[in-house]
Amino acid sequence: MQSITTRVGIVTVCAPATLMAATFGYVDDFTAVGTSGWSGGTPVSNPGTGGVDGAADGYLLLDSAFPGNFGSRTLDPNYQGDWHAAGITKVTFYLNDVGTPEDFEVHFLVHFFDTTWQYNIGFHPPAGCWRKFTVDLTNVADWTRTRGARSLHDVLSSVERVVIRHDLAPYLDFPDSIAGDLGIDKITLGFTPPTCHAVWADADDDGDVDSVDFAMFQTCLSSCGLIPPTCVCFDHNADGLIDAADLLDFEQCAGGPNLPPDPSCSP
Ligand SMILES: [Ca+2]
Ligand SMILES: [Ca+2]
Ligand SMILES: [Ca+2]
Ligand SMILES: [Ca+2]
Repeated sequence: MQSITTRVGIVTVCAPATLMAATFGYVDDFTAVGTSGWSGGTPVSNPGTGGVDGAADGYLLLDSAFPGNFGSRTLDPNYQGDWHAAGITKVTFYLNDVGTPEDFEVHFLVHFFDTTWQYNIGFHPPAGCWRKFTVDLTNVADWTRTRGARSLHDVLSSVERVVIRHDLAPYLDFPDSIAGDLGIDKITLGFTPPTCHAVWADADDDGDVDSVDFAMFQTCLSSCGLIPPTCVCFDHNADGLIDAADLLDFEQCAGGPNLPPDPSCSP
């Protein structure tokens, strides 16, 4: 807020709120009691157990028995500010369709002042287990402005609110209704690519992609759950699963014992 002296005296001008700096690498993990600043919309709580990291880890539970707008928002200062300056080009989080399975389509939104942008790609949480999803902030074609007139670039320069909600296309200001229960956890601002081997499928780093590497790949196969650091490079398409799609990529790399990987093997 600033004051301007005019002929009629002091006029107070309401400018958009002064924002604190968003933090690259900030992880909202709901390890502490409470909902870490998430509120509004669907009733939220933190069960304190059953999060991505297991029995001792909490998560954000959205739970409504009645159909309505389904989602939550945060005004936490760790989310607010200039995401470009902070180097935040991706956001990742885990979802779990806890309790009764619903047909959720979960979207991520950023808001500043009078403008809201919604990520077009809807996430479908698996029933009863956690899966990691990634929001890419770099391609405006992946986004729909649901309110206001500011550009996505401008909103990401001054984020003041983040929303995660259920919605179905077309994406408008008011989302579709649903009832149910949904878990959100480990919301991470910014993305640091894992350090993988020179050839990503060469898990033992011995210069080939053979049965030894495949045995390691098999131990990492997963349809949901936390991807451990030793497995993260096997999620080659970065969709939060290590499955048949990654296996196809793996097979393109395979050359056999002591044989160099296929040169066409995708990096
Ligand atoms: Ca957690
Ligand atoms: Ca549910
Ligand atoms: Ca190898
Ligand atoms: Ca994958």
